[in-house]
Amino acid sequence: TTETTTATPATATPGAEIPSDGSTTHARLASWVAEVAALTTPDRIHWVTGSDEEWKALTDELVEVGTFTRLNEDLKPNSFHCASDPSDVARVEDRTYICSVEEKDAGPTNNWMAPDEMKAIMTDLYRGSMKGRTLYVIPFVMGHLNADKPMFGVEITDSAYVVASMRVMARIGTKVLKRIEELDADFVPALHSVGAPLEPGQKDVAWPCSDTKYIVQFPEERMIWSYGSGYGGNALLGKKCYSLRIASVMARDEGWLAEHMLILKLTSPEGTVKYIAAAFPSACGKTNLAMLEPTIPGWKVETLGDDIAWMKFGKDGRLYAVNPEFGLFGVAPGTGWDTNPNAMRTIAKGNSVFTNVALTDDGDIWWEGMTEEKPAHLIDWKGRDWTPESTEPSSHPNSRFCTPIEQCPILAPEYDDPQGVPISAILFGGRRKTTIPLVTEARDWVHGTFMGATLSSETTAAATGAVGVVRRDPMAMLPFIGYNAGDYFNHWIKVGKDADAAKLPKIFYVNWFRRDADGGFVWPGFGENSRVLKWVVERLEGTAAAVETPIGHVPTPESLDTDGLDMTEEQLRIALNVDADEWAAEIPQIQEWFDKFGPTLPTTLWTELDGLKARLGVK
Ligand code: GTP
Ligand code: SPV
Ligand code: MN
Repeated sequence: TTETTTATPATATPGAEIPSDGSTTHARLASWVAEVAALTTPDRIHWVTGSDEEWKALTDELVEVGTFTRLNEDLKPNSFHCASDPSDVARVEDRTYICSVEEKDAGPTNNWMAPDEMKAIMTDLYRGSMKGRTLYVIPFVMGHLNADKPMFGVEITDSAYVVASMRVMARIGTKVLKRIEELDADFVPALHSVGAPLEPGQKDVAWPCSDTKYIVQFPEERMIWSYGSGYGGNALLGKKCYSLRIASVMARDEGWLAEHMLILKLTSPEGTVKYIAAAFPSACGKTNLAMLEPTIPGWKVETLGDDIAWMKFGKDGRLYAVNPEFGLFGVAPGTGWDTNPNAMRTIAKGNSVFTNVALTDDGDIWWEGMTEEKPAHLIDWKGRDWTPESTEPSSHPNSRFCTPIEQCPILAPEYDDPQGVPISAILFGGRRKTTIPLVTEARDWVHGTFMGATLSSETTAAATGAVGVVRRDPMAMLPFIGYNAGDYFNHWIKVGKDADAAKLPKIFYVNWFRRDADGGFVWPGFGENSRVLKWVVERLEGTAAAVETPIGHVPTPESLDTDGLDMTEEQLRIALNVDADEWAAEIPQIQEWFDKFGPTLPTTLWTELDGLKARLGVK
C-alpha cells in the first residue's frame, strides 16, 4: 500500500520509516520542498539529519533491498559494496547542459537548451517520478559551515545511495539546516531523481535509474536539476554540478576561481612549507598526487583536497584555496599499497562505500592494481564469478571509493581553516603519450593561462564515451565550466591582471604519462612525482636550473633530483624532451581549438600562440 503525502514538508511525514527532525522554519526551503513533492509524488518525505542513527538505518535498508552488501566488519568496518546498473557507471557529458538564458553564455563547449524548454521537458519527467519512493531533503554546505559566507545547498533526491554518499562527500544534515534557518540564507536548490517510479506492489531493483538522463545547470538561477542517473557527479550534486559548474559562474561574477584542482602541502627537509594546487582531468592523477608519499628523503606531503579548489584573494594579496568537499570519491583501479598507500590507509578505517569494484570471498573489496597478486576468486562488479583467468577486469575502470577525508592519515590540519591556504604554485597536467614534457614552467601568468587553456589529455573512463582520444581540456575544466569557456579564459587573464604579479602562484605544466617506443610510461610516476614537486619549489626559490625552450622552462637533466631513481638516461631524455616535430603537429590543433571561440577568445592568448609559433619556427 502506497500512500501519497500531501505537500506539507514542514511536518514529519506519517509513515516515515526513518526518524527525522521533520521541519524547517525557512519559508523558501519549505515551499520548494512542497512544490517538488507535489510534482514528484513520493510516498514519504525524510529530512536528512546526518546522524549516526540515520546512517545506520539508511545503510541497513540499502543492505535489505540488495543495493549494498555489508563488508566484513573486521576488514572494512561500517563499509559497503555497491554495484550500479551496468549502464550507469560514469558522468554523462553528452547529457549535461548549461541552460543559460542566452545560448552564447553556454559557449562552444557546453550543451545548451533554453531554460524554459528544458524545464518543460524535465517537469514532465519529474511528474510522479518519486512514486513509491522516499523524497530525501539533504541540507548541505560546500566548504566550511563557519566560512564568512557559507555556501549552502539543499539536494532533494529519491536515492538512499545518494544520501549515504552525500553524507561522506559533504557537510550535511541538521546542523547545516539550523544555520540556513538562522541566517535565512540563500541556498542552491539541487533536485535529483533516479527517474524510476514504483507502482504499488512493484519490486524495486538494486540500482534504479532511467535510460533518459539529464544533468542540468541553470547558471543565472544558481539551480541544478538532475534526472535518470544515480552515479557520481551525475547525482552527488554538491560535487561537480555545484562546486564547479555553478560555483564557476559565482566565481566569475565575484572575482575568484572555482577549479578542478587538488590542494597539497609540501614541506622541504629544511621545513619550508609551500601549498600547491593542481588541475588534471578526471582520472589523471589528482587523488594520487594529493596523497603522495615522497620517494626523496626529508620531503613531506600532506593532503588538503583531491578534486576541487575554491581560490580567493586574501587581504595580503595572495591566492588562498579551500577544499569545499568533506570526502574522497576516488578512482579505485590502480589504487594500491605501491601506488597510493595513504588512500589504502584511509579506506582501511572503514565508513566507506565502494561502487563497481569486486567482492572477495572474505567479504572485502578488490580491484585491479590493489595488490600485485590477484585473488584466486572474486565476485566481479557485475555479480559474476571471477578468477585470474577471466578475460574482463573484475572492476569497472571508473569504479570508486567514497570515504571521509578526515580519515586520511596525512590530512593537513589547515584543512579545517575556512580561510584556506596560500597557493605558491599551480600545476596543470594531462595524459599525453607524446609531446608534453614531464614539467614545464610558464614564463608568467598569461603564459600559464595559455598552457591551461590549451591543456590536452587522452579521455578516460570517468565519463562515458571513447577512452584514449586526445582532446583539449582547458584547465581540466572542459566538462565543468558553467559558462562560455572563452569568457572563462578572460576571467583567468583578468584575475592575473588585477592581482599583484609578485604574489600570484607560478604556473607549471606536467605530464606523468609520456610513453617510450615500447609503449611503456617513461616516468615511474606516483611517489617519484615528488622529484618534480622539489624542482617546482626550487624554481619558486630561484635555486634550480632550467633550459629555456620555445614552450617554457624545462628542467636540465641535472637540475632534477634523480638520486636513487630507477630510470635510464635515455628515458629521462625522452621524459624532458621538447620535440620540434611533435610541437609542429600540435600547433594546428591549438589553432583549431582557439578558432572555436571566435571573438570571445582573449587576444592575449592569440598573441601567446603567435609567440610560440615564432619560437618554434612554425608558420
Ligand atoms: P577524478 O577523481 O576522476 O577527478 O581523478 P583523479 O585526477 O583524482 O585521478 P586519480 O589520482 O584517481 O588517478 C587515476 C588513475 O591514474 C589511477 O588509475 C591511477 O593509478 C593513475 N595514476 C595516477 N597518478 C599516476 C602517475 O603518476 N603515473 C601513472 N602512470 N599513473 C598514475
Ligand atoms: C571526475 O569525473 O572528475 C570525478 C568523479 O571526480 S565524478 O564525481 O563522477 O565527477
Ligand atoms: Mn574529478
